Amino acid sequence: MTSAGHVIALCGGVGGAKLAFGLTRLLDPEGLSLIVNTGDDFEHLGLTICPDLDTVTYTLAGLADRERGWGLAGETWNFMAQLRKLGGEHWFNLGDKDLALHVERTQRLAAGQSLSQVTAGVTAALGLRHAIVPMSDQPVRTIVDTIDGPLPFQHYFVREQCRPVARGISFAGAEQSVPSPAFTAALGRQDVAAVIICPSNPYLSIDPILAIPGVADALARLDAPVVAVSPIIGGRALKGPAAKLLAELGGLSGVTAVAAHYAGLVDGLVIDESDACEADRLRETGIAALVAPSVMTSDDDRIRLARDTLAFATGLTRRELRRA
Ligand code: FO1
Repeated sequence: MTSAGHVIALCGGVGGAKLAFGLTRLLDPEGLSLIVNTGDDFEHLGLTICPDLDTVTYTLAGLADRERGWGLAGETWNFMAQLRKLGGEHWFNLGDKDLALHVERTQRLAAGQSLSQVTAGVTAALGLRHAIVPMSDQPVRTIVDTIDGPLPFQHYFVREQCRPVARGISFAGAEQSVPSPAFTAALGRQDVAAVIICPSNPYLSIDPILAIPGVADALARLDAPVVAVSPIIGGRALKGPAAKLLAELGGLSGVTAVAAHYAGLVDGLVIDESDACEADRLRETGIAALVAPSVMTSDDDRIRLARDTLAFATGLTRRELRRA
Protein backbone atom coordinates (compact mmCIF):
# COMPACT_ATOMS: atom_id res chain seq x y z
CA MET A 1 0.00 0.00 0.00
CA THR A 2 1.15 3.53 -0.66
CA SER A 3 -0.57 6.58 0.73
CA ALA A 4 -1.77 9.43 -1.43
CA GLY A 5 0.68 11.77 0.20
CA HIS A 6 3.58 11.84 2.58
CA VAL A 7 3.45 10.60 6.17
CA ILE A 8 5.59 12.05 8.95
CA ALA A 9 6.00 9.78 11.98
CA LEU A 10 7.50 10.95 15.28
CA CYS A 11 9.07 8.12 17.15
CA GLY A 12 10.99 7.13 20.29
CA GLY A 13 12.41 3.73 21.19
CA VAL A 14 10.71 0.40 21.78
CA GLY A 15 6.94 1.02 21.37
CA GLY A 16 7.48 3.62 18.68
CA ALA A 17 9.85 1.37 16.76
CA LYS A 18 7.20 -1.36 16.56
CA LEU A 19 4.69 0.94 14.89
CA ALA A 20 7.48 2.34 12.70
CA PHE A 21 8.13 -1.22 11.54
CA GLY A 22 4.45 -1.53 10.55
CA LEU A 23 4.52 1.80 8.72
CA THR A 24 7.56 0.77 6.69
CA ARG A 25 5.73 -2.37 5.59
CA LEU A 26 2.87 -0.25 4.21
CA LEU A 27 4.54 2.88 2.86
CA ASP A 28 7.21 3.32 0.21
CA PRO A 29 10.47 4.91 1.37
CA GLU A 30 9.49 8.15 -0.43
CA GLY A 31 6.14 8.14 1.38
CA LEU A 32 7.46 8.16 4.95
CA SER A 33 9.67 10.41 7.07
CA LEU A 34 10.54 8.61 10.28
CA ILE A 35 11.73 11.23 12.76
CA VAL A 36 13.46 9.77 15.81
CA ASN A 37 14.12 11.22 19.28
CA THR A 38 17.78 11.82 20.11
CA GLY A 39 17.19 13.24 23.62
CA ASP A 40 18.25 9.89 25.13
CA ASP A 41 21.67 10.10 23.41
CA PHE A 42 24.80 10.44 25.49
CA GLU A 43 28.57 10.16 25.46
CA HIS A 44 29.83 7.07 27.26
CA LEU A 45 33.28 5.43 27.31
CA GLY A 46 34.27 7.90 24.60
CA LEU A 47 31.41 6.73 22.35
CA THR A 48 28.30 8.53 21.13
CA ILE A 49 25.34 6.29 21.99
CA CYS A 50 21.95 6.95 20.33
CA PRO A 51 19.55 4.42 21.91
CA ASP A 52 16.34 5.36 20.09
CA LEU A 53 17.97 5.62 16.66
CA ASP A 54 19.53 2.22 17.26
CA THR A 55 16.35 0.60 18.53
CA VAL A 56 14.48 1.81 15.43
CA THR A 57 17.35 0.72 13.16
CA TYR A 58 17.58 -2.77 14.67
CA THR A 59 13.79 -3.16 14.72
CA LEU A 60 13.37 -2.21 11.06
CA ALA A 61 16.27 -4.48 10.12
CA GLY A 62 14.68 -7.40 12.02
CA LEU A 63 17.76 -7.57 14.26
CA ALA A 64 16.34 -6.29 17.56
CA ASP A 65 16.09 -8.34 20.72
CA ARG A 66 12.33 -8.56 21.09
CA GLU A 67 12.42 -9.56 24.77
CA ARG A 68 14.77 -6.87 26.05
CA GLY A 69 13.44 -4.15 23.77
CA TRP A 70 16.88 -2.69 23.05
CA GLY A 71 20.07 -4.01 21.50
CA LEU A 72 20.58 -6.94 19.17
CA ALA A 73 19.11 -10.45 19.30
CA GLY A 74 21.66 -13.20 19.96
CA GLU A 75 24.04 -10.70 21.57
CA THR A 76 27.12 -11.73 23.58
CA TRP A 77 28.61 -9.70 26.44
CA ASN A 78 32.36 -10.44 26.47
CA PHE A 79 33.28 -6.76 26.27
CA MET A 80 31.18 -5.94 29.34
CA ALA A 81 32.57 -8.88 31.32
CA GLN A 82 36.14 -7.83 30.54
CA LEU A 83 35.37 -4.16 31.26
CA ARG A 84 33.98 -5.14 34.66
CA LYS A 85 37.13 -7.20 35.38
CA LEU A 86 39.26 -4.16 34.61
CA GLY A 87 37.21 -2.03 36.99
CA GLY A 88 35.68 0.01 34.15
CA GLU A 89 32.32 1.76 34.12
CA HIS A 90 29.95 -1.12 33.50
CA TRP A 91 26.47 0.14 34.39
CA PHE A 92 25.43 0.62 30.75
CA ASN A 93 25.40 -2.63 28.81
CA LEU A 94 27.00 -2.54 25.39
CA GLY A 95 26.83 -5.90 23.64
CA ASP A 96 29.76 -7.14 21.58
CA LYS A 97 27.94 -6.75 18.26
CA ASP A 98 26.12 -3.55 19.25
CA LEU A 99 29.49 -2.01 20.13
CA ALA A 100 30.41 -1.94 16.44
CA LEU A 101 27.66 0.58 15.69
CA HIS A 102 28.71 2.93 18.50
CA VAL A 103 32.38 2.77 17.48
CA GLU A 104 31.56 3.32 13.82
CA ARG A 105 29.19 6.20 14.57
CA THR A 106 31.73 7.87 16.84
CA GLN A 107 34.47 7.54 14.19
CA ARG A 108 32.28 9.00 11.45
CA LEU A 109 31.15 11.91 13.65
CA ALA A 110 34.79 12.63 14.51
CA ALA A 111 35.57 12.62 10.77
CA GLY A 112 33.02 15.40 10.31
CA GLN A 113 29.85 13.61 9.23
CA SER A 114 26.56 14.82 10.68
CA LEU A 115 24.40 12.46 12.75
CA SER A 116 21.96 12.35 9.80
CA GLN A 117 24.76 11.30 7.43
CA VAL A 118 26.07 8.67 9.83
CA THR A 119 22.58 7.26 10.36
CA ALA A 120 21.91 7.16 6.62
CA GLY A 121 25.22 5.35 6.10
CA VAL A 122 24.74 2.66 8.71
CA THR A 123 21.06 2.04 7.91
CA ALA A 124 21.89 1.63 4.21
CA ALA A 125 24.69 -0.78 5.15
CA LEU A 126 22.14 -2.84 7.09
CA GLY A 127 19.92 -2.96 4.01
CA LEU A 128 17.20 -0.57 5.16
CA ARG A 129 15.36 1.26 2.38
CA HIS A 130 13.46 3.68 4.61
CA ALA A 131 15.37 6.66 5.95
CA ILE A 132 15.70 6.93 9.72
CA VAL A 133 15.96 10.62 10.48
CA PRO A 134 17.44 12.00 13.72
CA MET A 135 15.27 14.86 14.98
CA SER A 136 18.32 17.16 14.95
CA ASP A 137 22.00 17.00 14.08
CA GLN A 138 22.82 19.14 17.11
CA PRO A 139 23.06 17.46 20.51
CA VAL A 140 19.85 17.72 22.51
CA ARG A 141 20.09 15.94 25.85
CA THR A 142 17.22 15.01 28.13
CA ILE A 143 18.04 15.97 31.71
CA VAL A 144 16.02 14.75 34.68
CA ASP A 145 15.97 17.27 37.50
CA THR A 146 15.97 15.22 40.71
CA ILE A 147 16.08 16.09 44.41
CA ASP A 148 19.75 15.01 44.26
CA GLY A 149 20.45 17.38 41.36
CA PRO A 150 20.23 17.17 37.57
CA LEU A 151 21.04 13.83 35.91
CA PRO A 152 21.56 13.04 32.21
CA PHE A 153 18.74 10.71 31.14
CA GLN A 154 20.72 7.44 30.90
CA HIS A 155 22.42 8.13 34.24
CA TYR A 156 19.00 8.63 35.83
CA PHE A 157 17.28 5.79 33.95
CA VAL A 158 19.87 3.02 33.79
CA ARG A 159 22.61 3.84 36.33
CA GLU A 160 20.31 5.13 39.08
CA GLN A 161 17.33 2.95 38.03
CA CYS A 162 15.05 6.02 38.42
CA ARG A 163 15.58 6.00 42.21
CA PRO A 164 16.08 9.76 42.86
CA VAL A 165 12.74 11.57 43.09
CA ALA A 166 12.21 13.60 39.92
CA ARG A 167 11.04 17.21 39.87
CA GLY A 168 11.14 18.00 36.16
CA ILE A 169 12.58 17.25 32.74
CA SER A 170 14.47 19.60 30.47
CA PHE A 171 16.13 19.26 27.07
CA ALA A 172 19.61 20.74 27.18
CA GLY A 173 20.68 22.19 23.85
CA ALA A 174 17.15 22.21 22.43
CA GLU A 175 16.99 25.99 22.19
CA GLN A 176 20.16 26.12 20.09
CA SER A 177 19.12 23.20 17.89
CA VAL A 178 17.39 23.11 14.54
CA PRO A 179 15.51 20.20 12.96
CA SER A 180 17.76 17.95 10.87
CA PRO A 181 17.77 18.67 7.11
CA ALA A 182 15.42 15.77 6.27
CA PHE A 183 13.06 16.75 9.11
CA THR A 184 13.03 20.36 7.88
CA ALA A 185 12.32 19.15 4.35
CA ALA A 186 9.45 16.94 5.57
CA LEU A 187 7.90 19.82 7.55
CA GLY A 188 8.05 21.99 4.42
CA ARG A 189 6.29 19.54 2.11
CA GLN A 190 2.98 20.48 0.54
CA ASP A 191 1.79 16.88 0.25
CA VAL A 192 1.77 15.74 3.88
CA ALA A 193 -1.20 13.39 4.30
CA ALA A 194 -0.80 12.76 8.03
CA VAL A 195 1.45 13.11 11.02
CA ILE A 196 1.57 10.02 13.22
CA ILE A 197 2.86 10.22 16.78
CA CYS A 198 4.01 6.69 17.56
CA PRO A 199 3.17 5.02 20.91
CA SER A 200 6.29 6.32 22.61
CA ASN A 201 6.56 8.00 25.99
CA PRO A 202 5.12 11.53 25.48
CA TYR A 203 7.35 13.19 28.11
CA LEU A 204 10.58 11.38 27.31
CA SER A 205 10.42 10.54 23.60
CA ILE A 206 8.07 12.97 21.87
CA ASP A 207 8.49 16.16 23.94
CA PRO A 208 12.21 16.41 23.02
CA ILE A 209 11.22 16.47 19.34
CA LEU A 210 8.60 19.13 20.02
CA ALA A 211 11.15 21.15 22.02
CA ILE A 212 13.20 21.93 18.92
CA PRO A 213 12.38 25.54 18.05
CA GLY A 214 9.83 25.80 15.26
CA VAL A 215 8.78 22.14 15.20
CA ALA A 216 5.52 22.41 17.16
CA ASP A 217 4.51 25.50 15.12
CA ALA A 218 5.40 23.82 11.82
CA LEU A 219 3.31 20.76 12.76
CA ALA A 220 0.40 22.99 13.74
CA ARG A 221 0.62 24.82 10.41
CA LEU A 222 0.60 21.64 8.32
CA ASP A 223 -2.63 21.10 6.47
CA ALA A 224 -2.75 17.48 7.61
CA PRO A 225 -4.30 15.61 10.52
CA VAL A 226 -2.08 14.76 13.46
CA VAL A 227 -2.87 11.45 15.14
CA ALA A 228 -1.20 9.92 18.19
CA VAL A 229 -1.26 6.25 19.09
CA SER A 230 -1.67 5.97 22.85
CA PRO A 231 1.28 4.31 24.61
CA ILE A 232 -1.09 3.67 27.53
CA ILE A 233 -3.06 0.47 27.25
CA GLY A 234 -5.76 -0.78 29.61
CA GLY A 235 -5.81 2.45 31.61
CA ARG A 236 -2.49 1.52 33.21
CA ALA A 237 0.35 3.93 33.60
CA LEU A 238 3.26 3.34 31.27
CA LYS A 239 5.23 0.27 32.23
CA GLY A 240 8.68 0.08 33.73
CA PRO A 241 10.71 2.57 35.71
CA ALA A 242 9.47 5.41 33.50
CA ALA A 243 6.10 5.02 35.27
CA LYS A 244 7.67 6.19 38.55
CA LEU A 245 9.16 9.24 36.85
CA LEU A 246 5.83 10.14 35.26
CA ALA A 247 3.96 9.69 38.56
CA GLU A 248 6.40 12.10 40.21
CA LEU A 249 5.85 14.60 37.43
CA GLY A 250 2.09 14.55 37.83
CA GLY A 251 1.18 11.29 36.15
CA LEU A 252 -0.10 10.12 32.81
CA SER A 253 -2.60 7.61 34.00
CA GLY A 254 -5.04 7.09 31.17
CA VAL A 255 -5.73 7.76 27.54
CA THR A 256 -7.48 11.04 28.36
CA ALA A 257 -4.25 12.18 30.04
CA VAL A 258 -2.35 11.33 26.83
CA ALA A 259 -4.86 13.39 24.86
CA ALA A 260 -4.52 16.25 27.37
CA HIS A 261 -0.72 16.09 27.08
CA TYR A 262 -1.00 16.53 23.31
CA ALA A 263 -3.83 19.11 23.51
CA GLY A 264 -3.69 21.60 20.65
CA LEU A 265 -1.44 19.32 18.62
CA VAL A 266 -3.43 16.18 17.85
CA ASP A 267 -6.74 15.76 16.07
CA GLY A 268 -7.15 12.10 16.89
CA LEU A 269 -5.99 9.40 19.27
CA VAL A 270 -5.82 5.66 18.63
CA ILE A 271 -6.69 3.75 21.80
CA ASP A 272 -6.71 0.06 22.60
CA GLU A 273 -9.92 -1.98 22.83
CA SER A 274 -9.38 -2.26 26.58
CA ASP A 275 -9.76 1.54 26.78
CA ALA A 276 -12.87 1.68 24.59
CA CYS A 277 -14.93 3.05 27.49
CA GLU A 278 -12.85 6.26 27.26
CA ALA A 279 -13.66 6.90 23.59
CA ASP A 280 -16.78 8.98 24.21
CA ARG A 281 -15.02 11.09 26.84
CA LEU A 282 -12.23 11.78 24.33
CA ARG A 283 -14.71 12.76 21.64
CA GLU A 284 -16.43 15.14 24.09
CA THR A 285 -13.09 16.93 24.48
CA GLY A 286 -12.92 17.37 20.71
CA ILE A 287 -10.46 14.58 19.93
CA ALA A 288 -11.47 11.97 17.35
CA ALA A 289 -10.94 8.46 18.72
CA LEU A 290 -10.25 5.17 17.01
CA VAL A 291 -10.53 2.00 19.06
CA ALA A 292 -8.13 -0.59 17.65
CA PRO A 293 -6.10 -3.53 19.01
CA SER A 294 -2.89 -1.77 20.06
CA VAL A 295 -0.78 -4.46 21.69
CA MET A 296 1.99 -5.24 19.18
CA THR A 297 3.36 -8.71 19.87
CA SER A 298 3.83 -10.02 16.35
CA ASP A 299 4.87 -8.36 13.10
CA ASP A 300 1.28 -8.79 11.93
CA ASP A 301 0.08 -6.79 14.98
CA ARG A 302 2.48 -3.98 14.04
CA ILE A 303 1.32 -3.89 10.44
CA ARG A 304 -2.36 -4.06 11.39
CA LEU A 305 -2.05 -1.17 13.87
CA ALA A 306 -0.13 0.86 11.29
CA ARG A 307 -2.84 0.18 8.71
CA ASP A 308 -5.65 1.11 11.13
CA THR A 309 -3.81 4.28 12.17
CA LEU A 310 -3.12 5.41 8.60
CA ALA A 311 -6.72 4.79 7.54
CA PHE A 312 -7.99 6.68 10.60
CA ALA A 313 -5.62 9.62 10.11
CA THR A 314 -6.12 10.05 6.40
CA GLY A 315 -9.88 9.73 6.88
CA LEU A 316 -10.02 12.67 9.28
CA THR A 317 -11.25 15.51 7.13
CA ARG A 318 -9.17 18.15 8.81
CA ARG A 319 -8.39 20.04 11.80
CA GLU A 320 -11.59 21.97 12.30
CA LEU A 321 -11.54 20.84 15.92
CA ARG A 322 -8.10 22.26 16.55
CA ARG A 323 -8.97 25.48 14.80
CA ALA A 324 -12.22 25.97 16.73
N1 FO1 B 1 18.59 0.09 28.95
C1 FO1 B 1 18.76 -0.42 30.17
O1 FO1 B 1 17.82 -0.45 30.97
N2 FO1 B 1 20.00 -0.93 30.57
C2 FO1 B 1 21.08 -0.93 29.73
O2 FO1 B 1 22.15 -1.36 30.11
C3 FO1 B 1 20.89 -0.41 28.40
C4 FO1 B 1 21.89 -0.42 27.47
C5 FO1 B 1 21.64 0.03 26.15
C6 FO1 B 1 22.62 -0.03 25.17
C7 FO1 B 1 22.37 0.40 23.89
C8 FO1 B 1 21.11 0.91 23.57
O3 FO1 B 1 20.86 1.32 22.31
C9 FO1 B 1 20.12 0.98 24.53
C10 FO1 B 1 20.36 0.56 25.83
N3 FO1 B 1 19.38 0.61 26.81
C11 FO1 B 1 19.60 0.10 28.06
C12 FO1 B 1 18.08 1.22 26.51
C13 FO1 B 1 18.12 2.73 26.72
O4 FO1 B 1 18.35 3.07 28.03
C14 FO1 B 1 16.82 3.43 26.26
O5 FO1 B 1 17.07 4.77 26.08
C15 FO1 B 1 15.70 3.37 27.25
O6 FO1 B 1 15.29 2.06 27.32
C16 FO1 B 1 14.56 4.34 26.89
O7 FO1 B 1 14.13 4.18 25.56
